[in-house]
Amino acid sequence: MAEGAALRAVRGCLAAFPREARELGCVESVPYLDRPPSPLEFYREWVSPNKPCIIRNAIGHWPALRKWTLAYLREVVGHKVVSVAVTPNGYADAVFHDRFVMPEERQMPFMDFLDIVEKKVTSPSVFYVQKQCSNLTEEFPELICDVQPDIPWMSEALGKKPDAVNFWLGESAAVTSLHKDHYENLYCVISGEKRFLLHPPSDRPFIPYELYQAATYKVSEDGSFEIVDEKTAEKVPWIPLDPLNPNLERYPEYAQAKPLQCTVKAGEMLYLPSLWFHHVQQSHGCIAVNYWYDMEYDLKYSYYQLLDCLTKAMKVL
Ligand SMILES: O=C(O)CCC(=O)C(=O)O
Repeated sequence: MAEGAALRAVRGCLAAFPREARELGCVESVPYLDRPPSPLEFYREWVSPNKPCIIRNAIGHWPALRKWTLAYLREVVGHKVVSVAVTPNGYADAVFHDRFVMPEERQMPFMDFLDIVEKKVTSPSVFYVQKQCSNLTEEFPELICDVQPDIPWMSEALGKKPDAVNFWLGESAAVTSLHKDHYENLYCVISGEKRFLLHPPSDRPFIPYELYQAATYKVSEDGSFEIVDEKTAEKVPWIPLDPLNPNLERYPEYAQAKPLQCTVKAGEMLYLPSLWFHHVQQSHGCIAVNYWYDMEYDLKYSYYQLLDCLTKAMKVL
């Protein structure tokens, strides 16, 4: 086969792959389970096939569900200095113009942050407690006893403990841009709600990535935001597209991708499988805790890497 014909064949396979994968396993909406599964059932029905679901009645016994009001958090951890992501537009870790821009990570008393969430103090910036890297255990250890250090049936299903347990609390303007990671993610909403827009890993051929100079927001003396380049950092591959308002002229392939959308309410837990693309919004003052279990770097991972490499190669040819 001539080289041109071979390339066309590969391009055709990549364009057909997302639909074929969807026909095999994907659903129109995220299914609900009305009780926590057994470890074997969870592994067999959800982790192994890499399918999301929302689990009800899995965290109803957590004291956090009745205790964690903003007033309670103020009383227990209000005096602590914690890390808060501050941005001008609500987008931490996202593409802005020709940069991948990270938030200013401000150290501030948690009660000052709560003043902003409760609108006792106004600020033109957007604030989000979203440090990840196990900020629940690292920065809010007083709260762990109101949830659990791990999810026992998940730890048993995977044969490991979570790498990180994260605490999330922020303003409604705080949005997490479309991205994917290598965690089996159990996302538990304690109060308010989170809205997820999801794409399976098989949609990769339709999802644009570009390489960006890394930069960080810095608030200047007059309160305006500067964007300061991280000179030594390597370029960051990130998704420039806003799935809520996609620029289809620039990224026409995305028109063929089919997002799944779901809302996770207080008391519910989303299983967000590894390598799924996700974009996240929230109600104002929503409180959530999630558990990141590292994925198995198995054949599924290798197949995804192959899909990723082929998609990138076709873009440059
Ligand atoms: O809740 C959020 O804003 C983002 C969560 C997320 O992206 C993650 O856990 O990987």
